[in-house]
Amino acid sequence: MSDTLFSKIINREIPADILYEDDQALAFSDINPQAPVHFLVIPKKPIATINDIEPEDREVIGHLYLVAAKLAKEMGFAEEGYRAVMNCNPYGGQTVYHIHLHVLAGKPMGWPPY
Ligand code: IU
Repeated sequence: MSDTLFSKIINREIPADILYEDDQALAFSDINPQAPVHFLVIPKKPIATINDIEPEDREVIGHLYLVAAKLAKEMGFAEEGYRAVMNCNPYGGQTVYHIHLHVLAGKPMGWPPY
């Protein structure tokens, strides 16, 4: 797949407010926050969409949720609650084709999302 800006963030070619990093994942603040807390957790492996997840990606996809929950606890909003969501393709609202888990917190979230 072609590179996205998220590969440049991983490679430190463009700046981002990085909250967490390990060998598999990176978390950084969203540049256009939709809630008082809004960050993205991404795999370092550039998977384009949910549809492109392969069986061997199971561990890293689960890991994204572990990172989200770890940061939620550390940042103090785990108990209050939050939204962790991945958009897929145009109808899902995806604009960057490197999968990312949105983590939104700090206010009650509406449902359904339209
Ligand atoms: P989406 O689910 O693909 O629509 O989400 C993309 C998100 O990536 C969106 O919330 C952007 O504000 C965010 N983002 C970013 O944080 N930094 C960037 O350099 C770019 C997009 I490009």
